[in-house]
Amino acid sequence: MAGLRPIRYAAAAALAALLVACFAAGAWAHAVLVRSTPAAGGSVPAGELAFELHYNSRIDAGRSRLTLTGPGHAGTVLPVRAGAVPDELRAAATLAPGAYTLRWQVLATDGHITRGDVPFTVTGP
Ligand SMILES: [Cu+2]
Repeated sequence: MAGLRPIRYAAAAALAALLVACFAAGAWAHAVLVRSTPAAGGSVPAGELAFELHYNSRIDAGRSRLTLTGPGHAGTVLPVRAGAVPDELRAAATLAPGAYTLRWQVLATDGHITRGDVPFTVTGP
């Protein structure tokens, strides 16, 4: 009878270790946009613009999509580049003045897709 107790403790410890490992890996996290360049509602000068999107978890850049909608309401799919770190996406475009929206759709490593918009303004010279 006394022999059962250590086994139960070992099972509980193993379960606890597994839970900690899952949470540490961020396996539960959908990707949420933490900050971006340009910032939502921000403005940037016309010309070449480097987009940077930072998320709260790792992103599969190859299965993520960035679409830029400009003043003419035409959407352009931007080539997505992986960032310097796994929770970042990058893209670049040359923009004329006007109101734009960057629509992002990303695949997080937990297999869930999230979407959002970053509206911003490009100002003239
Ligand atoms: Cu998720």
